[in-house]
Amino acid sequence: MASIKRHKFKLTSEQLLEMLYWLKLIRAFDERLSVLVRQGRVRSGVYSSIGQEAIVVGTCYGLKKDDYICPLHRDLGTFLMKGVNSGVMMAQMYGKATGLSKGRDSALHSGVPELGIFGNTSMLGANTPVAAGLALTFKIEGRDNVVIAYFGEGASNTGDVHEAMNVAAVHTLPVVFVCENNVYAYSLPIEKSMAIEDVADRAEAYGFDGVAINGNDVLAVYQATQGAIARARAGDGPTLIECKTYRWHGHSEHDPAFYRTDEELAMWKSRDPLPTFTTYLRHRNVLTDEGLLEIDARVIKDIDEAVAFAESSPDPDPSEAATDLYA
Ligand SMILES: Cc1ncc(C[n+]2csc(CCOP(=O)(O)OP(=O)(O)O)c2C)c(N)n1
Repeated sequence: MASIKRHKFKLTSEQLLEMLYWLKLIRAFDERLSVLVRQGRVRSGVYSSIGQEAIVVGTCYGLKKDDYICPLHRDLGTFLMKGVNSGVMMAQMYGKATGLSKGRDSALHSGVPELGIFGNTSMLGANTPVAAGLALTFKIEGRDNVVIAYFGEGASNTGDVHEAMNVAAVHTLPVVFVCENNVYAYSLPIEKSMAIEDVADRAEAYGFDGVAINGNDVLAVYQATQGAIARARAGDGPTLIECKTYRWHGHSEHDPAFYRTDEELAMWKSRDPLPTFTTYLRHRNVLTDEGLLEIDARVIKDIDEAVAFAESSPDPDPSEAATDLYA
Protein backbone atom coordinates (compact mmCIF):
# COMPACT_ATOMS: atom_id res chain seq x y z
CA MET A 1 0.00 0.00 0.00
CA ALA A 2 2.84 2.35 0.83
CA SER A 3 3.87 2.49 -2.82
CA ILE A 4 0.43 3.63 -3.98
CA LYS A 5 0.26 7.37 -3.45
CA ARG A 6 -3.05 9.07 -2.70
CA HIS A 7 -2.41 11.87 -5.21
CA LYS A 8 -2.80 9.31 -7.97
CA PHE A 9 -6.51 9.31 -7.25
CA LYS A 10 -6.98 13.07 -7.52
CA LEU A 11 -9.84 14.17 -9.74
CA THR A 12 -10.09 17.15 -12.06
CA SER A 13 -12.95 19.67 -11.79
CA GLU A 14 -14.58 18.08 -14.83
CA GLN A 15 -14.41 14.65 -13.25
CA LEU A 16 -15.87 15.92 -9.98
CA LEU A 17 -18.77 17.50 -11.87
CA GLU A 18 -19.26 14.28 -13.79
CA MET A 19 -19.52 12.45 -10.46
CA LEU A 20 -22.18 14.92 -9.34
CA TYR A 21 -24.09 14.26 -12.56
CA TRP A 22 -24.02 10.50 -11.90
CA LEU A 23 -25.15 10.92 -8.29
CA LYS A 24 -28.07 13.06 -9.44
CA LEU A 25 -28.96 10.84 -12.40
CA ILE A 26 -29.11 7.69 -10.27
CA ARG A 27 -31.16 9.50 -7.59
CA ALA A 28 -33.56 10.85 -10.24
CA PHE A 29 -33.87 7.44 -11.92
CA ASP A 30 -34.88 5.79 -8.64
CA GLU A 31 -37.21 8.65 -7.68
CA ARG A 32 -38.99 8.47 -11.03
CA LEU A 33 -39.23 4.69 -10.78
CA SER A 34 -40.85 5.03 -7.38
CA VAL A 35 -43.59 7.22 -8.90
CA LEU A 36 -43.98 4.95 -11.94
CA VAL A 37 -44.42 1.91 -9.67
CA ARG A 38 -47.32 3.66 -7.97
CA GLN A 39 -48.81 4.47 -11.36
CA GLY A 40 -48.68 0.79 -12.30
CA ARG A 41 -46.26 1.42 -15.19
CA VAL A 42 -43.40 -0.81 -13.99
CA ARG A 43 -43.45 -4.61 -14.18
CA SER A 44 -40.19 -5.21 -12.38
CA GLY A 45 -39.61 -5.31 -8.64
CA VAL A 46 -37.93 -2.07 -7.59
CA TYR A 47 -35.30 -2.04 -4.84
CA SER A 48 -34.54 1.62 -4.45
CA SER A 49 -30.97 2.74 -3.81
CA ILE A 50 -31.98 6.23 -2.73
CA GLY A 51 -29.51 7.28 -0.03
CA GLN A 52 -26.83 4.84 -1.24
CA GLU A 53 -25.78 6.52 -4.50
CA ALA A 54 -22.32 7.50 -3.26
CA ILE A 55 -21.35 3.83 -3.12
CA VAL A 56 -22.36 3.18 -6.70
CA VAL A 57 -20.64 6.29 -8.04
CA GLY A 58 -17.54 6.03 -5.85
CA THR A 59 -16.91 2.40 -6.77
CA CYS A 60 -17.81 2.48 -10.49
CA TYR A 61 -16.21 5.79 -11.39
CA GLY A 62 -12.99 5.13 -13.31
CA LEU A 63 -13.60 1.42 -13.86
CA LYS A 64 -12.42 0.12 -17.21
CA LYS A 65 -15.02 -1.23 -19.62
CA ASP A 66 -13.60 -4.75 -19.37
CA ASP A 67 -13.45 -4.69 -15.57
CA TYR A 68 -16.39 -6.63 -14.21
CA ILE A 69 -19.07 -5.79 -11.69
CA CYS A 70 -21.31 -8.29 -9.92
CA PRO A 71 -24.09 -6.04 -8.63
CA LEU A 72 -26.70 -6.73 -5.96
CA HIS A 73 -30.44 -6.19 -6.42
CA ARG A 74 -30.19 -2.55 -5.30
CA ASP A 75 -27.46 -1.50 -7.74
CA LEU A 76 -29.41 -0.30 -10.76
CA GLY A 77 -27.08 2.70 -10.94
CA THR A 78 -24.06 0.48 -11.56
CA PHE A 79 -25.66 -0.63 -14.85
CA LEU A 80 -25.95 3.02 -15.91
CA MET A 81 -22.39 3.82 -14.90
CA LYS A 82 -21.05 0.78 -16.72
CA GLY A 83 -22.61 2.08 -19.91
CA VAL A 84 -26.19 0.80 -20.17
CA ASN A 85 -28.32 3.45 -21.85
CA SER A 86 -30.88 4.90 -19.41
CA GLY A 87 -33.72 4.32 -21.91
CA VAL A 88 -32.81 0.64 -22.23
CA MET A 89 -32.59 0.40 -18.43
CA MET A 90 -36.03 1.97 -18.03
CA ALA A 91 -37.43 -0.38 -20.71
CA GLN A 92 -35.96 -3.26 -18.69
CA MET A 93 -37.93 -2.10 -15.64
CA TYR A 94 -41.05 -1.84 -17.81
CA GLY A 95 -40.48 -5.40 -19.09
CA LYS A 96 -40.46 -4.12 -22.66
CA ALA A 97 -38.97 -5.80 -25.74
CA THR A 98 -36.27 -3.10 -25.88
CA GLY A 99 -35.02 -3.83 -22.35
CA LEU A 100 -31.84 -5.76 -21.61
CA SER A 101 -33.58 -9.11 -21.41
CA LYS A 102 -36.34 -8.26 -23.90
CA GLY A 103 -38.97 -8.67 -21.20
CA ARG A 104 -37.73 -12.07 -20.02
CA ASP A 105 -36.80 -11.17 -16.46
CA SER A 106 -37.40 -8.48 -13.92
CA ALA A 107 -34.91 -5.90 -12.75
CA LEU A 108 -31.22 -6.61 -12.60
CA HIS A 109 -30.77 -10.29 -13.45
CA SER A 110 -29.62 -9.47 -16.96
CA GLY A 111 -25.91 -9.54 -17.55
CA VAL A 112 -24.20 -7.42 -20.18
CA PRO A 113 -20.89 -9.19 -20.88
CA GLU A 114 -19.71 -6.60 -23.41
CA LEU A 115 -19.95 -3.95 -20.66
CA GLY A 116 -18.51 -6.11 -17.88
CA ILE A 117 -21.76 -6.65 -16.00
CA PHE A 118 -22.58 -10.05 -14.53
CA GLY A 119 -26.34 -10.18 -13.86
CA ASN A 120 -27.56 -10.33 -10.31
CA THR A 121 -28.36 -13.71 -8.76
CA SER A 122 -31.52 -14.07 -6.66
CA MET A 123 -29.81 -16.03 -3.89
CA LEU A 124 -28.20 -13.51 -1.59
CA GLY A 125 -24.41 -13.57 -1.70
CA ALA A 126 -24.29 -16.03 -4.60
CA ASN A 127 -22.76 -13.38 -6.83
CA THR A 128 -19.57 -13.29 -4.75
CA PRO A 129 -18.19 -16.74 -5.69
CA VAL A 130 -19.01 -15.81 -9.29
CA ALA A 131 -16.91 -12.67 -8.82
CA ALA A 132 -14.06 -14.80 -7.49
CA GLY A 133 -14.41 -17.07 -10.52
CA LEU A 134 -14.26 -14.13 -12.92
CA ALA A 135 -11.20 -12.83 -11.11
CA LEU A 136 -9.56 -16.26 -11.34
CA THR A 137 -10.11 -16.13 -15.10
CA PHE A 138 -8.43 -12.71 -15.24
CA LYS A 139 -5.50 -14.08 -13.28
CA ILE A 140 -5.14 -17.20 -15.43
CA GLU A 141 -5.33 -15.12 -18.61
CA GLY A 142 -2.80 -12.62 -17.25
CA ARG A 143 -5.18 -9.67 -17.63
CA ASP A 144 -4.95 -6.72 -15.25
CA ASN A 145 -8.73 -6.42 -14.87
CA VAL A 146 -10.58 -6.34 -11.57
CA VAL A 147 -13.99 -7.48 -10.38
CA ILE A 148 -16.18 -5.59 -7.95
CA ALA A 149 -18.43 -7.85 -5.91
CA TYR A 150 -21.32 -6.02 -4.24
CA PHE A 151 -23.34 -7.46 -1.37
CA GLY A 152 -25.39 -6.27 1.58
CA GLU A 153 -24.56 -6.72 5.26
CA GLY A 154 -27.37 -9.30 5.32
CA ALA A 155 -25.76 -11.26 2.51
CA SER A 156 -22.43 -11.06 4.35
CA ASN A 157 -23.81 -13.70 6.74
CA THR A 158 -24.28 -16.29 4.02
CA GLY A 159 -21.79 -19.09 3.44
CA ASP A 160 -21.18 -18.11 -0.15
CA VAL A 161 -19.63 -14.78 0.84
CA HIS A 162 -17.19 -16.46 3.20
CA GLU A 163 -16.20 -19.07 0.64
CA ALA A 164 -15.69 -16.36 -1.97
CA MET A 165 -13.50 -14.29 0.35
CA ASN A 166 -11.47 -17.31 1.33
CA VAL A 167 -10.81 -18.49 -2.20
CA ALA A 168 -10.05 -14.92 -3.35
CA ALA A 169 -7.47 -14.60 -0.57
CA VAL A 170 -5.87 -18.01 -1.11
CA HIS A 171 -5.42 -17.31 -4.82
CA THR A 172 -4.71 -13.55 -4.42
CA LEU A 173 -7.52 -12.76 -6.83
CA PRO A 174 -8.26 -9.24 -8.12
CA VAL A 175 -11.59 -8.80 -6.36
CA VAL A 176 -12.83 -5.76 -4.48
CA PHE A 177 -15.55 -6.86 -2.08
CA VAL A 178 -17.92 -3.95 -1.48
CA CYS A 179 -20.36 -4.41 1.38
CA GLU A 180 -23.23 -1.94 1.28
CA ASN A 181 -24.15 -1.86 4.94
CA ASN A 182 -27.52 -0.09 4.94
CA VAL A 183 -28.43 -1.29 8.48
CA TYR A 184 -31.37 -3.53 7.50
CA ALA A 185 -31.63 -6.81 5.63
CA TYR A 186 -35.29 -6.46 4.72
CA SER A 187 -36.71 -5.90 8.24
CA LEU A 188 -33.77 -7.40 10.12
CA PRO A 189 -31.56 -4.80 11.83
CA ILE A 190 -27.85 -5.49 11.82
CA GLU A 191 -27.56 -6.01 15.60
CA LYS A 192 -29.88 -9.02 15.30
CA SER A 193 -27.81 -10.69 12.59
CA MET A 194 -24.20 -9.95 13.57
CA ALA A 195 -22.32 -10.06 16.87
CA ILE A 196 -19.62 -7.68 15.64
CA GLU A 197 -19.93 -4.04 14.65
CA ASP A 198 -18.04 -3.97 11.38
CA VAL A 199 -18.42 -6.41 8.49
CA ALA A 200 -14.96 -5.16 7.48
CA ASP A 201 -13.40 -7.03 10.43
CA ARG A 202 -14.19 -10.33 8.74
CA ALA A 203 -11.53 -9.77 6.07
CA GLU A 204 -8.72 -10.27 8.57
CA ALA A 205 -9.84 -13.84 9.17
CA TYR A 206 -9.15 -14.60 5.52
CA GLY A 207 -5.85 -12.77 5.38
CA PHE A 208 -6.56 -9.51 3.60
CA ASP A 209 -7.43 -5.92 4.49
CA GLY A 210 -10.90 -4.75 5.39
CA VAL A 211 -11.88 -1.16 5.94
CA ALA A 212 -15.12 0.42 7.17
CA ILE A 213 -15.82 3.81 5.65
CA ASN A 214 -18.52 6.46 5.36
CA GLY A 215 -20.52 5.12 2.43
CA ASN A 216 -22.31 8.44 2.00
CA ASP A 217 -19.08 10.25 1.11
CA VAL A 218 -18.51 9.68 -2.59
CA LEU A 219 -14.87 10.76 -2.45
CA ALA A 220 -14.11 8.49 0.51
CA VAL A 221 -15.65 5.59 -1.39
CA TYR A 222 -13.72 6.53 -4.53
CA GLN A 223 -10.38 6.78 -2.68
CA ALA A 224 -10.85 3.47 -0.89
CA THR A 225 -11.93 1.71 -4.08
CA GLN A 226 -9.10 3.13 -6.15
CA GLY A 227 -6.59 1.94 -3.56
CA ALA A 228 -8.12 -1.53 -3.56
CA ILE A 229 -8.24 -1.61 -7.37
CA ALA A 230 -4.60 -0.55 -7.66
CA ARG A 231 -3.54 -3.36 -5.33
CA ALA A 232 -5.75 -5.87 -7.15
CA ARG A 233 -4.33 -4.89 -10.56
CA ALA A 234 -0.82 -5.17 -9.14
CA GLY A 235 -1.48 -8.78 -8.12
CA ASP A 236 -1.86 -8.10 -4.39
CA GLY A 237 -5.27 -9.75 -4.07
CA PRO A 238 -8.60 -8.76 -2.60
CA THR A 239 -9.80 -6.00 -0.26
CA LEU A 240 -13.06 -5.67 1.63
CA ILE A 241 -14.60 -2.20 1.76
CA GLU A 242 -17.59 -1.84 4.06
CA CYS A 243 -19.60 1.26 3.17
CA LYS A 244 -21.82 2.43 6.03
CA THR A 245 -25.03 3.83 4.62
CA TYR A 246 -28.81 3.71 4.83
CA ARG A 247 -31.63 3.09 2.39
CA TRP A 248 -34.32 5.73 2.57
CA HIS A 249 -37.10 3.62 1.09
CA GLY A 250 -38.26 0.20 2.22
CA HIS A 251 -36.56 -2.99 1.12
CA SER A 252 -38.54 -2.67 -2.09
CA GLU A 253 -41.20 -0.24 -3.20
CA HIS A 254 -43.92 -2.46 -1.73
CA ASP A 255 -42.36 -2.36 1.78
CA PRO A 256 -43.56 0.55 3.98
CA ALA A 257 -40.65 -0.14 6.40
CA PHE A 258 -42.70 0.06 9.60
CA TYR A 259 -39.81 -1.60 11.44
CA ARG A 260 -37.82 1.64 11.74
CA THR A 261 -38.46 5.02 13.32
CA ASP A 262 -39.01 8.41 11.66
CA GLU A 263 -36.18 9.79 13.81
CA GLU A 264 -33.73 7.24 12.48
CA LEU A 265 -34.69 8.01 8.89
CA ALA A 266 -34.43 11.76 9.52
CA MET A 267 -30.97 11.33 11.03
CA TRP A 268 -29.74 9.50 7.94
CA LYS A 269 -31.43 11.95 5.58
CA SER A 270 -29.33 14.65 7.21
CA ARG A 271 -26.34 12.71 5.84
CA ASP A 272 -27.68 12.74 2.28
CA PRO A 273 -24.67 12.18 -0.03
CA LEU A 274 -25.94 14.64 -2.67
CA PRO A 275 -26.05 17.99 -0.79
CA THR A 276 -22.88 17.03 1.07
CA PHE A 277 -20.97 16.65 -2.19
CA THR A 278 -22.68 19.67 -3.77
CA THR A 279 -21.64 21.88 -0.85
CA TYR A 280 -18.10 20.55 -1.08
CA LEU A 281 -17.91 21.38 -4.78
CA ARG A 282 -19.27 24.87 -4.19
CA HIS A 283 -16.73 25.56 -1.45
CA ARG A 284 -13.96 24.38 -3.76
CA ASN A 285 -15.31 26.76 -6.45
CA VAL A 286 -15.76 23.81 -8.78
CA LEU A 287 -19.52 24.23 -9.05
CA THR A 288 -21.22 27.50 -10.06
CA ASP A 289 -24.95 28.34 -10.03
CA GLU A 290 -25.05 27.92 -13.81
CA GLY A 291 -23.16 24.63 -13.59
CA LEU A 292 -25.69 23.27 -11.11
CA LEU A 293 -28.64 24.32 -13.29
CA GLU A 294 -26.97 22.71 -16.28
CA ILE A 295 -26.50 19.38 -14.51
CA ASP A 296 -30.06 19.41 -13.15
CA ALA A 297 -31.48 20.16 -16.61
CA ARG A 298 -29.39 17.38 -18.18
CA VAL A 299 -30.62 14.89 -15.58
CA ILE A 300 -34.29 15.79 -16.07
CA LYS A 301 -33.90 15.53 -19.85
CA ASP A 302 -32.17 12.13 -19.60
CA ILE A 303 -34.86 10.72 -17.32
CA ASP A 304 -37.72 12.13 -19.40
CA GLU A 305 -36.21 10.61 -22.53
CA ALA A 306 -35.68 7.27 -20.78
CA VAL A 307 -39.33 7.14 -19.69
CA ALA A 308 -40.55 8.19 -23.15
CA PHE A 309 -38.43 5.43 -24.71
CA ALA A 310 -39.81 2.79 -22.32
CA GLU A 311 -43.41 3.99 -22.73
CA SER A 312 -43.22 3.93 -26.52
CA SER A 313 -41.40 0.58 -26.71
CA PRO A 314 -43.33 -2.54 -27.73
CA ASP A 315 -44.18 -5.35 -25.35
CA PRO A 316 -42.34 -8.61 -25.98
CA ASP A 317 -43.86 -10.75 -28.72
CA PRO A 318 -45.23 -13.99 -27.17
CA SER A 319 -44.02 -15.92 -30.22
CA GLU A 320 -40.44 -15.12 -29.12
CA ALA A 321 -40.84 -16.42 -25.56
CA ALA A 322 -38.76 -19.51 -26.27
CA THR A 323 -35.97 -17.84 -28.26
CA ASP A 324 -32.55 -17.27 -26.65
CA LEU A 325 -33.17 -20.21 -24.31
CA TYR A 326 -30.24 -22.50 -23.57
CA ALA A 327 -32.15 -25.46 -22.19
C1 LIG B 1 -30.18 -16.83 0.46
C2 LIG B 1 -31.32 -15.86 0.44
N1 LIG B 1 -32.02 -15.67 1.58
C3 LIG B 1 -33.06 -14.78 1.60
C4 LIG B 1 -33.41 -14.10 0.45
C5 LIG B 1 -34.58 -13.09 0.47
N2 LIG B 1 -34.05 -11.74 0.49
C6 LIG B 1 -33.86 -11.05 -0.65
S1 LIG B 1 -33.15 -9.55 -0.39
C7 LIG B 1 -33.09 -9.82 1.30
C8 LIG B 1 -32.48 -8.79 2.22
C9 LIG B 1 -31.06 -8.50 1.79
O1 LIG B 1 -30.41 -7.70 2.72
P1 LIG B 1 -28.93 -7.23 2.42
O2 LIG B 1 -28.09 -8.35 1.97
O3 LIG B 1 -28.45 -6.49 3.62
O4 LIG B 1 -29.09 -6.22 1.17
P2 LIG B 1 -30.06 -4.95 1.07
O5 LIG B 1 -31.37 -5.47 0.53
O6 LIG B 1 -30.19 -4.38 2.44
O7 LIG B 1 -29.42 -4.02 0.13
C10 LIG B 1 -33.63 -11.05 1.62
C11 LIG B 1 -33.72 -11.59 3.00
C12 LIG B 1 -32.66 -14.36 -0.73
N3 LIG B 1 -32.92 -13.72 -1.87
N4 LIG B 1 -31.62 -15.23 -0.70
